[in-house]
Amino acid sequence: MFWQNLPRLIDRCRRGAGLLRLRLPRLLDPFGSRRLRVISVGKPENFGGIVRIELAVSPRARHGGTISAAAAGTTNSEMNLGPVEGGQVLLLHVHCHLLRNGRQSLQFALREPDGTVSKAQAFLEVENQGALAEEAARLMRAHGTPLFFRGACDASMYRYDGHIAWFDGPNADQHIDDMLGRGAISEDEAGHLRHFVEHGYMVIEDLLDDALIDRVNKEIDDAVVRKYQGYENGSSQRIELLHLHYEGVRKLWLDPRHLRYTDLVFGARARPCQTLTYVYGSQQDAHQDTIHLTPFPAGYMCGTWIALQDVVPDSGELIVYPGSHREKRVRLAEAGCEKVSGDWSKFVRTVGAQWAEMLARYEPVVYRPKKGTVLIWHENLLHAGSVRKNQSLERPPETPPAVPSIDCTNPPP
Ligand SMILES: O=C(O)CCC(=O)C(=O)O
Ligand SMILES: [Fe+2]
Repeated sequence: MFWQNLPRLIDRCRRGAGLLRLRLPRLLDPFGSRRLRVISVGKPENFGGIVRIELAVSPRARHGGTISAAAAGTTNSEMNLGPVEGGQVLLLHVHCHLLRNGRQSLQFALREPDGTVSKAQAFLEVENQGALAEEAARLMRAHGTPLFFRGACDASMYRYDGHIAWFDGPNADQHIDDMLGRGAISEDEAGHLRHFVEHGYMVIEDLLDDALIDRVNKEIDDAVVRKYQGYENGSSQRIELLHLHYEGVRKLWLDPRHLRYTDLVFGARARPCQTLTYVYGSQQDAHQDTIHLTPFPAGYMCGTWIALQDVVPDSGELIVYPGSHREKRVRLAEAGCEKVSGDWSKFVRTVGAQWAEMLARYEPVVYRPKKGTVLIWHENLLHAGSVRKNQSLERPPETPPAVPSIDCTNPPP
């Protein structure tokens, strides 16, 4: 009889044996008895140095609280990150070059006005090895770059004039000769690196095989049919991060044949951080990528543009401006422009005007590669997508920019 068993059932629940008693409060309130919760922790290998952490504040938290963050075993790491409200989701970032290598514990604390403190913890596996990582950490420490920051990244957190990448310096030729002398690169690779230093880009023909590229083209066809990311066939829209959904694109993105060249440029392992796929020409105005994918230290970001078919005239070909990589790097903080959220008019008036003024000094080169050719450009090279005079012509490239250290945009999860 149910009624006869009821007292035993209630007793089991009270002792914690009942699922209901244990699980129901968590379903109703994911915070349980706490007021602060870690929702997600990014993976360092996907973030190239900045790790993104999402925290949630319980709706029951009192008005007027503050949040602080600390890392165990690191000096000056306790930081007050300002006010929070009950129910808020916070986006925090960690400069993990400032942490020691290995498993690190991060502690977050919410202090409410009545003195109540709620804590949450996250763990990171930090692995920033090698000379470039050490240099990045040294520069950040010298400048006082914060270990944690809230919200968007900003170029003003870094000091860019403390380090000149070898390919931007006066001894670049010597550097290439030394690599050649040590047997670290072939004559062919030395030639590509020299071209990169002088003109701001290199073109490697016949680098990739048809089989892989044909597979990628099939995947793109599939994305087009599915209207992936709202892609309208025939438009100049770009498709972002296709490598997260298609295995062939991912394989191409991580292909050691092109990564070999970015590794040589950076003198460190390049970390591919995104893909942009264009089915038709982008028709973008001339720009430097520096402002969109701002590496630290300066120079350690390249655009890798892979031709997935022979590019024909009037298809909206890519245009590069050889030599323009030596121009000043335009960054928002110095250009007097705020981060853009929707309205690009001030960006065009400030940043766009500086690019237009530079552009007048360079001759455009129209890029018409064969399928399988790879173009790698310097972060600061001015480039553009020309007008599609023939709207029916496809021109699909894949561009996986590679950064070895820090990417100041919000790179993909
Ligand atoms: O392919 C193009 O037309 C331009 C692409 C571009 O600007 C980029 O990927 O940075
Ligand atoms: Fe670009």
